[in-house]
Amino acid sequence: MATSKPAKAVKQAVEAAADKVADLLTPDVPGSPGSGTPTVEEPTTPVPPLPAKHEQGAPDTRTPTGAETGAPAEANGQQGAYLTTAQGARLRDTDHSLKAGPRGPILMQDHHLREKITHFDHERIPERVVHARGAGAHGVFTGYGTADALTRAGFLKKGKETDVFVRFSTVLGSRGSADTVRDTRGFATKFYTDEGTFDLVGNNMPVFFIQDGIKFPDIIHAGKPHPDREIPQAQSAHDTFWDFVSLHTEAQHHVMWNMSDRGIARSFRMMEGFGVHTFRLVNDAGETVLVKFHWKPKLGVHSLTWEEAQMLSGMDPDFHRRDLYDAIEAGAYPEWELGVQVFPDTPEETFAGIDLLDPTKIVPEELAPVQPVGKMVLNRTPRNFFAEVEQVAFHLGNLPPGIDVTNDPLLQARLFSYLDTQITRLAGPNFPQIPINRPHAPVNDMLRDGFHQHAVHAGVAPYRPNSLDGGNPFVAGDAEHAFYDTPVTVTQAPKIRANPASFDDHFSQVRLFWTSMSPVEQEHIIRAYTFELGKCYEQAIKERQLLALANIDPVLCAEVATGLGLPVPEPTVPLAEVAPSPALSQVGREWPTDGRTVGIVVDPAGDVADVRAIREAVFAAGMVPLLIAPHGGTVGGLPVQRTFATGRSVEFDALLLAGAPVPAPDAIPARDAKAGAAGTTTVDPRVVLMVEECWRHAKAIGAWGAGTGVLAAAGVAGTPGVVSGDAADEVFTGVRQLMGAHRVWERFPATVA
Ligand code: HDE
Repeated sequence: MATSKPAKAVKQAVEAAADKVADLLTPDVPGSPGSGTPTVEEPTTPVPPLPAKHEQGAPDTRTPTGAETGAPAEANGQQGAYLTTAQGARLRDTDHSLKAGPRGPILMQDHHLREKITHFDHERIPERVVHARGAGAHGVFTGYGTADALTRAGFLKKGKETDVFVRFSTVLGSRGSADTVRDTRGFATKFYTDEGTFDLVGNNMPVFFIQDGIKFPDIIHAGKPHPDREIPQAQSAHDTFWDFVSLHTEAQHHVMWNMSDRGIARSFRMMEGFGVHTFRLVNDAGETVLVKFHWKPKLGVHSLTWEEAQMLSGMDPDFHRRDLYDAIEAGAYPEWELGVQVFPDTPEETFAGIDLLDPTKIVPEELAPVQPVGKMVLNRTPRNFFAEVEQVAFHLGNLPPGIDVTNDPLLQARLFSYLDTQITRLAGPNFPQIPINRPHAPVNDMLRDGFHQHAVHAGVAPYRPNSLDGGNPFVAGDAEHAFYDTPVTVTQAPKIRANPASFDDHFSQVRLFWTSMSPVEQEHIIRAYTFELGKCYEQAIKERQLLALANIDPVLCAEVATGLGLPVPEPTVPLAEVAPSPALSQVGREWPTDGRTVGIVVDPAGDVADVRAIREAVFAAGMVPLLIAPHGGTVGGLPVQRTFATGRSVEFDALLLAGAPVPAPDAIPARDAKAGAAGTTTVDPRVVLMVEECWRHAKAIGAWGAGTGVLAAAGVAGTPGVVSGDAADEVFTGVRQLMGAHRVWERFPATVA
């Protein structure tokens, strides 16, 4: 087929640009796949395995029983320059099976073929029943020492540093589902403390759908795809989910968090984390308090817009994973403070009338402030996703001395589930010996044998008492930092399948959350309920959910009912009198912009001197600039990361226009459907579309020089959050300031009362 005209023009432009060597490559944008620079020709000289990328970390090189080996992290990986079998025998050929002649059948004796295929056949393990889709990173936790009076836990002591591994996740989707779906996010942290591993397995929402763990299979079966057609994937917008939550109104609080902007996080780095349950801390003197754990992100809590989330599900299903890894690679290390809300450990286990054992309730921060106890920085990406992120196994029973559980019936069920699930998922009881799960504290248990036993235990007496192994192992006391089971008094009561009466209030805190939202956040909540229920098939389910909304707020109920075209029901319980909690709102403050992405539209025919300076300024501000041009390669010696065809507004937090490029040769709908979107002929229509999308997603937009022409073409000049001028640096400063508020909130005034 003859080369078409647009292709020719693009080719010429690319060739012209490629002549100029990119001379501004430090710092570089993150995302290079490996640590080496590949050659076009296939390499022919053996070299040892290349080192990992600079930002990557690996599990500590510990023995299966937690001892330091002193080996470098590379010891975990492959060795030598030559391909071998799994037994280390070097191989001559891995491309041809051993056959009876070139055209003959394959021989049974081909041990290499059998080993290669057999191992491949067994590469997959069962994905997690819930939280299958996730991403993880290594980091370090530093204690502040502020919790010393509350707990004996050593990792919280002042200045104490402890290695951590964090796994973020969605709940409902399968392992390959999109990151940006509307869902709760998991936030699970493994602290490798000197006194044994501590797992804080939390979510980005402080409440849960159910009050008793026995219902967990029910809520999850309702949320997962329908069992007949196995649709929809990774979504709550379907009949079985809303059927369950409308019949089971204790779920309404968590549902509203999901329908709020918290359900569509902008980034893992911008999420709060919550332990959800109430835990018990115990200090050196044996005194106890009840606490709720909170992670507070340095960058604030921010969300996508619903349209962005939907577009990203197609454009970049790995958006959150990429954001986390790119930020760490770029040195914008994600950071959180760990804090606790502290409550007296009274027999009632309530605070300000709120039942602390009910996981559908929060304690507003205005009533019990979050007190910081330490800081976590994530500074290394995994070296091997499967070995680390897939095989990490969390368990609520992994507790160090000084932290203990309560009788929250959800927490109690979880104490059973996490250990149990790993036995299927990680094929046996020895999963704590997998490198990512190895404790950093010495292990001296009496657990023996089982599938995949990696430890070579010495001694003949894995039982107590014994005399044959000199009595080892001995039990420890307080002086040796033994785990402390708090001697909580269990009140005499009949054995019964029932909840305390205080668990019956299903609506007051949902109303508290709703009334704490700013008007724009309330608009988003209305839109989310309307969308989700609009996707349900059965009218009865929608009507039933409207009944629940009527008990939460009349305006919310009426707005959603209008969208669904259904009558507004009357409430069945009196509306609760609640004091809003401003801490729940995400809007109205200024936050750092570390690791944000700034798209810069460049015009190869224009002046790129400013672009070079602005690119440097974006890097200097701790953010990542992505150049967007009509073609790949370089423009003015600067590397291009996105073309008008490959780039999309949703990848950027803000957009800068350094020029008004004329339509590129591929700006025809036959080549790129986006080119048909805008009716301009002077500016490339994909650039205009990018501006329109950024505008309706309330993002900051800046333009200087010829770039201001695009604002006019898109009809957004002079509107809120659009900065224009002659000096590129001043425009960037203005845009950066706007980015601190995350979005240009005033662009879309809310209409809810
Ligand atoms: Fe989980 N949950 N869960 N969960 N959960 C799992 O454990 C379970 C609950 C949470 O990144 C499973 O290893 C029950 C609340 C996170 O590996 C499983 C109940 C909260 C993760 C399980 C709950 C969570 C899980 C699946 C009700 C927030 C991902 C694979 C009693 C506080 C951890 C696995 C990771 C994973 C059971 C409720 C958070 C099946 C029975 C509440 C972040 O064991």
